[in-house]
Amino acid sequence: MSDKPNKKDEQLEQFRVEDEGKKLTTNQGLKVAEDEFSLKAGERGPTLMEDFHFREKMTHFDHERIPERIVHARGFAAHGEFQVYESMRKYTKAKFLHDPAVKTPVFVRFSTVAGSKGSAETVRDARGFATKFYTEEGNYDLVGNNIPVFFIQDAMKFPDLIHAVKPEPHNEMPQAASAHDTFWDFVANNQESAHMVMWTMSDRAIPRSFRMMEGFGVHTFRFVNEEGEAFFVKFHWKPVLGTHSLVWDEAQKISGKDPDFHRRDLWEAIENGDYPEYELGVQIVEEKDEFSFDFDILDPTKIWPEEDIPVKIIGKMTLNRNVDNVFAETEQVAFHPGHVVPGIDFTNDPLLQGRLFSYTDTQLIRLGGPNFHELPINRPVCPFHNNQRDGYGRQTINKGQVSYHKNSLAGNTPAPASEAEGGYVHYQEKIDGRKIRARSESFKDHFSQATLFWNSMSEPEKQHLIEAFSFELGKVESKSVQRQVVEMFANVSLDLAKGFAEAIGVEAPKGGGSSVTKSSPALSQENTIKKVDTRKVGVIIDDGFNGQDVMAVLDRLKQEGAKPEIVSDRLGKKTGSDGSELEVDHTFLTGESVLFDALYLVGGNNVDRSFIKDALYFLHEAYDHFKPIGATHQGLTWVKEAGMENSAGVVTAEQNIETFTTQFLEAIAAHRHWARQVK
Ligand code: HDD
Repeated sequence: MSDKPNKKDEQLEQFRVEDEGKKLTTNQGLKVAEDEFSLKAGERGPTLMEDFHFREKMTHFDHERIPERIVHARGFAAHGEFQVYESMRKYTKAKFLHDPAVKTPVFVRFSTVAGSKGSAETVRDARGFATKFYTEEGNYDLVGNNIPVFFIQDAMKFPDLIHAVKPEPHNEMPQAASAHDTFWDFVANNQESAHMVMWTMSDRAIPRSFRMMEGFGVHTFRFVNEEGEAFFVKFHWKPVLGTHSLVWDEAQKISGKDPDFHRRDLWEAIENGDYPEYELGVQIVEEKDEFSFDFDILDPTKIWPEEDIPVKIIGKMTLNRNVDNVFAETEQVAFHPGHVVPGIDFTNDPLLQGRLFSYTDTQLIRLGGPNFHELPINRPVCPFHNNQRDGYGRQTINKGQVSYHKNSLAGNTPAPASEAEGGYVHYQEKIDGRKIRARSESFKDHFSQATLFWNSMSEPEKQHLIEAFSFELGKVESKSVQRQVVEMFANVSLDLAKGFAEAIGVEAPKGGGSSVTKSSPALSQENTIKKVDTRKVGVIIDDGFNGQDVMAVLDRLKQEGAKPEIVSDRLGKKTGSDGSELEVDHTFLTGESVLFDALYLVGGNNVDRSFIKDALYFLHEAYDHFKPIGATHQGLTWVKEAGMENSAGVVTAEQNIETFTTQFLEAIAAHRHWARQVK
């Protein structure tokens, strides 16, 4: 928990309630004498209508649920702060981007998109990355995803997209998965989705952690400075730990072993003081260059390649406090891309324009009326005054006779602020056009950047893409849909389309192929930051382990930021040859190799067969998931017997424990070892 409260924290503090140690009361504050038995006419008689306590308790319970979000229902959030590195005044008048000394409180909610509120977290899906900045000029929401493009170009198609990806209506299957007929039918018949589908079939869609994924504002927004000059801008969040992913088999197993994997990871990191950090980056294009690119900068299915338009890093966000109550904060937070501050404005991206309607509309049903801005998590930290009144759940007590503008009785207040006083003035873009339902010609290239993405992938990443398509389309029942998708992705890459066509038993595409040869190295996760920090290492150990060596390894791992956790056949203590003791964190029943980033096999001096069987299961699974494996002492013999000792990312120590530890740390930082051949 962050020790220094910020303005948002102080505001929330007024609403926090400590129930522990208090007397039980009704909502009216009446102390109750009994809370187990309803009031009855006789001990064996019927419950009485006058039992106000029973009625209140039951009525509240009956109304505890609200509709889950139509998309992004499964989410988890944390509080933090944002600080800009240098003033961005040249580009924007947004005050929270001016002063490096100012810390702006933030609340960030991460989410999956398709699954319902109780679904597993490691499913293949885009992730939401929504940030609410509580600035002195009002709330600014950057409602993004971990993928920089979107499936569709016009918000008009959003209900169709979501109907297609959600469980099919006739049998409500499958949950939290795009591997079904209607999604792929939508894809094949709405080919603007090609680029985003490449991302959702890539490793990006199975992140290792919310702490290890990028975030993107997706749309092109506008910065407007004090002189009224505007710039096109795209927003990026870059995780300080780098961008890392799971492998698909592992992700599916985690869905069963720990459906809360991502929230647990975030929660624990914050509780441990390993605060997740993300740098904010911007790509800026001057107005005069609006038409200088071979794509339309308003098209949300396009990225701005970082090599062409560099990402300028302008600040850092640190998440340093878990919520106190998930419903009150995470569930009731209401984001909206239309929550902007002076200096940040919209463009005519037709997807963004539609979003500007949808978000308030959805809160009205979800949060039950127009006063959701008054919920503690949604309140700005600056004052808010207007003539809006009444509605369900109104909390402010607006005094006075007047609730209209213009007026004379209250001196015509609350009064609009001039631009100099901080009043929001929309950027005066000149628009000249006819009313028309159409797609711009400049939005019609659906495949070039999908190919750019493919070209930018490393060989293992390409292989994962082929496997992802093979899995997803392998679950599709309609041969026709499968064939349509193969034909569609032949436009992206013949290698890709042929690769999965074969796996799903569809004839290889005859035509197709792409002439795009460009690539963008920034898109490959091979080129991301690689660090040991917070990596979980499962240490398989039994009584009689070599205390001196093992303690030295564990100390060093901890010093370098790794998190070793002891796995053994039972909970309690395990004692080393020199009397050193280790507390067991997980048994073979409760801990699984899929829940660790790396494995350190040690064993003991009198290990039984069932222990060996369990240890080998861990070893083989971690190996098949390309994870770093370190082995010393008895662990070494297990690795040798499995024929793994010379494989990539398998580090063994015959003698020198220090060299072993150094090499093991390097292997952990590398995250996965793709050169390893699965036997
Ligand atoms: Fe959306 C929620 C991100 C397109 C309509 N969206 C929602 C959330 C995120 C995004 C992160 C969850 C916020 C939270 O944690 O509470 N959405 C995106 C991105 C998009 C996008 C990055 C494309 C660039 N969304 C989009 C369109 C529409 C919507 C085109 C409709 C026209 N989105 C919604 C919504 C949700 C939502 C129905 C559901 C719950 C909510 O708003 O508060 O209004």
